[in-house]
Amino acid sequence: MAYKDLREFVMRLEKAGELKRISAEVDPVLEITEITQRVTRAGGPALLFERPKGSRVPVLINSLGSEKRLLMALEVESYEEVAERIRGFLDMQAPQGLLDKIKMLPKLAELGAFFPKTVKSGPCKEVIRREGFSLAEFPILQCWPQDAGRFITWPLVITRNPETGKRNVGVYRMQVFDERTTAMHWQTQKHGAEHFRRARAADPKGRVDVAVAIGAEPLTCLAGILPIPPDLDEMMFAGFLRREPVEMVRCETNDLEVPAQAEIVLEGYVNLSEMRTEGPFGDHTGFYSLEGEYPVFHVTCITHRRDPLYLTTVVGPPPQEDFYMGHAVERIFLPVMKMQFPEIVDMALPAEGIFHNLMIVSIRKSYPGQARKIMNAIWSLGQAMFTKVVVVVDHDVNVQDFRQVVWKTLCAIDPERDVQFVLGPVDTLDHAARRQDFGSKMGIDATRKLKSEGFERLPWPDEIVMDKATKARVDSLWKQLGLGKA
Ligand SMILES: Cc1cc2nc3c(=O)[nH]c(=O)nc-3n(C[C@H](O)[C@H](O)[C@H](O)COP(=O)(O)O)c2cc1C
Ligand SMILES: [Mn+2]
Repeated sequence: MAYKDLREFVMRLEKAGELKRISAEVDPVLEITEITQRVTRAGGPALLFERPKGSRVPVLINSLGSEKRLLMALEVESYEEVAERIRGFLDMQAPQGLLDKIKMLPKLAELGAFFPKTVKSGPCKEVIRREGFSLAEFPILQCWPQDAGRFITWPLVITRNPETGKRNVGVYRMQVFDERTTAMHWQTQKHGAEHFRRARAADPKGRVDVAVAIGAEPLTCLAGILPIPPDLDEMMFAGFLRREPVEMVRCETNDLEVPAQAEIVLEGYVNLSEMRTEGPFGDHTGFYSLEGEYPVFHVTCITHRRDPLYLTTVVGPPPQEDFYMGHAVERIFLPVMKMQFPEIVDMALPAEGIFHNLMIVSIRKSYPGQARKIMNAIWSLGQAMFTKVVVVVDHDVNVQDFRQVVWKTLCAIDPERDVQFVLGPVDTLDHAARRQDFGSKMGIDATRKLKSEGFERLPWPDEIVMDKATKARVDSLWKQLGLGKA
């Protein structure tokens, strides 16, 4: 049974010793960040701050800040189980005969069962406030000293594609400007920004409806960061992960729908002709992202539970909570990548590479230029397009062992020959790029070179490994040698 809501997950975390309540008064301005940093660095639990200064709403943070808690959220023993389910659906070929069609039915029925379900009402409507509300009532964090103010860091921002009517849910941080307005930091290439541009093209003076849910059952919250194709509903994917549909309820002041069991919902709109300076903000990169011009979100109504929880997270120098979330997403989507590019064996996004700076991919190479083909594939694959450095290694390199990757990569390259540069879209947060959103990327072909790639100095040398017979002899001698355990 999937978690019904955030508080059920909190209870489960607490029972498992994965959550600590903090009853001392703590300031959401900087102090919660500093406490969370120390706890995260020590591999500590989720934190529930019961008395944030200036608010009656408790703060939940670090709820998905470890692999253990992510596995609890997904209700699996390992990410492989989720990957396996995805593989199951991807393996569905176009049915040939009647028998094949019949075989596919249960799977298709299962897929249908994950579509979000519209319900009449839900706990997020326990309190409905069209007037007299203020964002200042909520314990919204100022995360870092040079941040421009308080930022909502884990909002599920819901919009509809003005042309297709399809829903999008994305996590885009929101800087609080005043009691009823915030920034809307959807970056250029993200789906929310595309909805905004399309609506503006149709009616430059109009507005788009936006709803924001804060705090929901953990997989609904995780779904907001999933790098899935446009027009694919993140709530459907959340349903797939939960194995139960997400219940959605209509907003009070617009036609959007929000998760019915959300803790807090902000309803409102974005003016298509209004931009305002957002930032700086201490970001995923470990550096402040600079000021930029972003749309403004106007809150017209707030609905929430009688005793809402405020879900948040802090980004900053890696690793932070977002690393664990990103890692889960990487493991879950690996089979999709492998399906499209069967030569891929494994991949790794080391924490220090903050998702977009470094991807290490191992491939089973069988023809000339294949490593470069994979680089180009990655640069054209959804949000992997942002990857600044792609390192392609052979299938026998363990990409999860970064020391091994450095060793074998450096041994395998002739830099001038094996490094490739391309130009294209880069992450908005990349402060080193020549321009915002546009810059260069580098691929390193660290695979064994083939004769057909012009490598004439064959053979490529073997890696040094002791032979089995000697190992076995030494094993049997070992005790006698008096060298202790080895
Ligand atoms: C904590 C956190 C904060 C994020 N903040 C932003 C943000 O401010 N702007 C943005 O464009 N993406 C942000 N992201 C990444 C997006 O949520 C992610 O790229 C997602 O796939 C976007 O959804 P979309 O593909 O539907 O646009 C954030 C991710 C996390 C985990
Ligand atoms: Mn999307």
